[in-house]
Amino acid sequence: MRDILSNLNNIFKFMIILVFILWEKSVFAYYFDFSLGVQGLLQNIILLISPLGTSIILLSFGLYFRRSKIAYFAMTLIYLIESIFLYSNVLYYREFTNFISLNTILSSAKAVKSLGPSVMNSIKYYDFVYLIDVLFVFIILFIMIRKKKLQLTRKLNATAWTIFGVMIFSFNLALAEMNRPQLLTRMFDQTYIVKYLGLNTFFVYDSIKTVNSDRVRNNTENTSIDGPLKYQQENYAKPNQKYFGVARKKNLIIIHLESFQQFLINFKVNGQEVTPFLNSLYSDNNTLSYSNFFHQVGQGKTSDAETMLETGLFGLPEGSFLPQLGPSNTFQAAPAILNQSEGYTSAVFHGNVASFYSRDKVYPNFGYNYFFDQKSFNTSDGSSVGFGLKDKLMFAESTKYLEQLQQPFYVKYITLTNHYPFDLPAEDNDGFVTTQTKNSVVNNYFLTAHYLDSSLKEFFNYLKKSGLYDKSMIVLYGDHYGISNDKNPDLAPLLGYSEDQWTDFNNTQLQRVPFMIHMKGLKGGVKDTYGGEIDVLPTLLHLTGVNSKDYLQLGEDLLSKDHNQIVSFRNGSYVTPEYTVLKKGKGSYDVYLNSSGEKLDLTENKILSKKIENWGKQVDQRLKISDKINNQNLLRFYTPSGFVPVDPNDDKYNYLNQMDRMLQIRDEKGTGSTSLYSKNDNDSTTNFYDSDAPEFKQELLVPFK
Ligand code: GP9
Ligand code: MN
Repeated sequence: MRDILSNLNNIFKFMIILVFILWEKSVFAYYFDFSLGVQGLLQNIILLISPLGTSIILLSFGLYFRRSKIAYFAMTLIYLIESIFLYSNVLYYREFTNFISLNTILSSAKAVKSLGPSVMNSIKYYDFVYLIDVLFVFIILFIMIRKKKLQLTRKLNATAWTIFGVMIFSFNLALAEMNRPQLLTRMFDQTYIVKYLGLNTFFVYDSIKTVNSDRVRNNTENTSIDGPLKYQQENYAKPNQKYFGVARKKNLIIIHLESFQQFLINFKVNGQEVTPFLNSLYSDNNTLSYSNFFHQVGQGKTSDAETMLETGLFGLPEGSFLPQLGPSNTFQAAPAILNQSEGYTSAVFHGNVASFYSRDKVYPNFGYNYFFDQKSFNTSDGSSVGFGLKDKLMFAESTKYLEQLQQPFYVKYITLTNHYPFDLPAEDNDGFVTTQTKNSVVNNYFLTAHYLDSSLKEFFNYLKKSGLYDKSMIVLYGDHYGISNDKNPDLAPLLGYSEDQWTDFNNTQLQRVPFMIHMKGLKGGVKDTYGGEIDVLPTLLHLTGVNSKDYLQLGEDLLSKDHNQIVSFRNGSYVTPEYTVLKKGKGSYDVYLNSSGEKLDLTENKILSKKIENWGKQVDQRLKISDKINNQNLLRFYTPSGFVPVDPNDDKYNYLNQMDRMLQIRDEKGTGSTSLYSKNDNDSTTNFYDSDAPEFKQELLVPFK
């Protein structure tokens, strides 16, 4: 003991002990309490480094005090705050699978919930690991005070320590960006920021974002909504009477086809169709299929596609809308609109964790009643690939929840297996032989697309057998490209182009994704109307008999005679039925003729160049209005007539104990229950599900049937 104390005479040594304790506790929490999904050596190294930089920076602040007692106390206080912060996060995470943010602290409702009695239940026996050291530090401090041993040595100055901390932090950041490019710009998942940069950095980063967006909002007047509202009224495309309400009260099943591009439709590899099921659906008489439908996502990719689908507004010019503004913005989104106008119950099924893109925080704001993420499904070794559960397993097991939803329902399946780098375990391949290009990403893409197709076929079979098919409208769309522009030249030969012929025009044309609306009795056909993801929401609302007129949505019903065929991309480029127009700078464009791919020289053609410029202005205006609505959270100033704002804290949007909640509703409704289960004489329909997934065959998974 004497040895320890004599060593601690030196405040730097005291600081090192505190750094070590904080580091050891953080690492313990990162590995044992938080599911951060650390994989591989580099990620483990990054994780081990991540708590160090910020702890050193923070504790070094204590060294700036000249009086030794104050310096020791300041340092101990910082250490104490850090310890409380860490342990509070552990408790909060156990309850919410997420981290404490500035908003959590500020919004009293959540704070009360999180610090309430439920927290007591989350305390675990090994939690002494987080607390015991505090006692130890205080005893040391106490003894040192008694023995008057507190002294300040000034061998190294405080600044040097702070700089040292900053250096470690910078090294950490560099490693993180190396392993996960665009970590901070795209903001995939808050978990990623903790995993790569530690809890402190997450909190500071998240707080800066919150403060910034709050500042923009606070400087906004409620009249700012007038411009966008005027724009909406002027650009509103009225419904096509032939289609308005044809799907009234039908279940709406949305299938988000991850990374799925239109060129896959009817595409053959080695004489074999890659997606035979989707091909048959595409040309089915009961399917409205769109051959000129484009994705319109920016950096936010899936997040942007979801934003457009649910809110009718674009993603942001940079980053991902859902995690950035989704948790705090006001919405009049699809689930809430359909619920309030036609009594729909809503749910999302997805094989990734709930925190990704902050879906767990955004979906309540959209008005989603249920969110079945990874933890709602059985998993076994190998049942996940890439970001999460394999599609076949997700679709199959989802039926135990689906059959309990009150009808009509609005559900969204976000598929996952067809995601970069398109790894498919060998046992999931049914013998499909893919291409042999020099690019393995391209070759793999066909394998996972084929797998996705087969999982859809299984799901449709179930829908038919269970009877849901007759009562539903099924909508499928590709969210964005799977093969990025830099890899397109390797794909080119398969599409009949030579690598060196491939241009930006071709890249743009390849941004087509499928959009299909399928319903028994629907007057279908392959439509060549130009449109994109922004147009989906008004189209679907009109089909279900809800007029989109009063809603601030920036797309236009694809079936409307007033539909505008200029498809804007997030960067201000656009396509029309005749031209592909790529923005090169403010007011400057490269223009290609769609029919030939020829690049046009417009110096002599004043009329066309004026047109191009005007269309460009329209595109810019539309994007600007979207950004204004989103960044300034303008929908809080506008409530469409008859719409009741969503209260995300309502138990209707609480994703804990979802099965119990569904069963309770079923029991309460008694004979009035409209769930498939109730309609099936209170019997499960999951046994109608047939899947060739190896996990079910070999009974590697607990059966869901
Ligand atoms: C993650 C999934 C993929 O949950 O939706 O997102 P992406 O990488 O395509 O944006
Ligand atoms: Mn995606």
